[in-house]
Amino acid sequence: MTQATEMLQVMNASGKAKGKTPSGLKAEDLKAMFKAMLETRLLDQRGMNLQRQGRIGFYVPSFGQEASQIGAGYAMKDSDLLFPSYRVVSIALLRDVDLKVLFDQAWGNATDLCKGRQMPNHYAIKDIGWTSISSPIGTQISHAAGAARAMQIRGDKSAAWVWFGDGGTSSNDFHAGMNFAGVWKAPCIFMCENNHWAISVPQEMQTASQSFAAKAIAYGMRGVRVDGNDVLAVYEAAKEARARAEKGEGPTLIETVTFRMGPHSSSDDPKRYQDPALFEEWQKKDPIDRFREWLKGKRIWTKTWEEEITADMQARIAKAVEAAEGTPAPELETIFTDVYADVPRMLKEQHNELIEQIKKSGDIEDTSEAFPL
Ligand SMILES: Cc1ncc(C[n+]2csc(CCOP(=O)(O)OP(=O)(O)O)c2C)c(N)n1
Ligand SMILES: [Mg+2]
Repeated sequence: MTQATEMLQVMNASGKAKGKTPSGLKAEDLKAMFKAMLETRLLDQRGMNLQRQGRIGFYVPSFGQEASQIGAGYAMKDSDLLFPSYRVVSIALLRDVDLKVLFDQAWGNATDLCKGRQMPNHYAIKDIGWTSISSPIGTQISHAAGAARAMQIRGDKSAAWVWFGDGGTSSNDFHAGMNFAGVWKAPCIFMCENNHWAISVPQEMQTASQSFAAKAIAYGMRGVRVDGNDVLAVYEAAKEARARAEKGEGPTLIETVTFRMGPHSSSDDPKRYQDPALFEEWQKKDPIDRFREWLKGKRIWTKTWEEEITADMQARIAKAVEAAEGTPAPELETIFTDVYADVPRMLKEQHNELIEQIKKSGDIEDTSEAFPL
């Protein structure tokens, strides 16, 4: 079971070729992967800035994890269902999400798909096969295993992809989901992003196992450990896992070894618990810099091309931000909708009471400061 402990790599730490380029990838694919990684970085930078400017309440960046995510995203098929964590917005970009959908959610405005009811960054985007993100760590793991089993029963050739962190492997749902998918050989791909931290808890405090991938052995499934800052290695591992799922060979657990190069969220300050030397060490392995070097070696990258992608993405972000920020909050009455087909008497009474109160006071008390994120 060496794959579960050794680390698969296609490029070395400075972006020079180490293994073979995964077969089937053309220059356009390599460029699309780089573009998606860069766009993710730009989106995250803007999301964090908006939070620092006090314009949105909360943001979760994925700095440093772009290769770990895009490599796998590129191996997905359109009909595959996604069970994301709060840190993989890159996959939504890969599925051509409308940026306004993301910013509407950040503002929780009237056009937000969830009408401002979800925690920021916890998107639910049915059109792109993106199931709702839940805050309790790991719950999406058992959801994905169940969905994969349903796909198997229906005989459709799709797969379920679930994303979680090193910390997520300590959840009950990790055991339930892995066990269930292992028993049924369900077409589920378990993406464990080992970014070294679960907020302030380091990975060595998370498990006594030799690796996170090694946990697959106990569930009778394949476990693969891959350099998560090497987009091509991640793609290789994910492509193989996807092919196995389709052939009925069962689930795969992929551990991508990467590093969280930013705070856990906009509410966190890693300087309080992280040795700066560790950050500096990983900064040298920045997945975008590494892939750029590799593309340069293949004569695929140019400075002008990167500048064009940057300018285009920044303009698209600016447009979406302006539209989302300018959209009013959801109508107050929406707090009574979407739960019951026939609204019960008690709720109707509460609704009428609220309307009366607003009429009397002209407004309602602002309690938004009562829940700092
Ligand atoms: C059941 C549960 N326990 C604790 C938390 C608080 N919490 C939020 S994120 C997080 C860390 C998760 O770390 P990891 O799974 O490694 O993912 P990462 O944030 O590193 O991507 C914790 C403990 C939670 N949301 N749910
Ligand atoms: Mg983590």
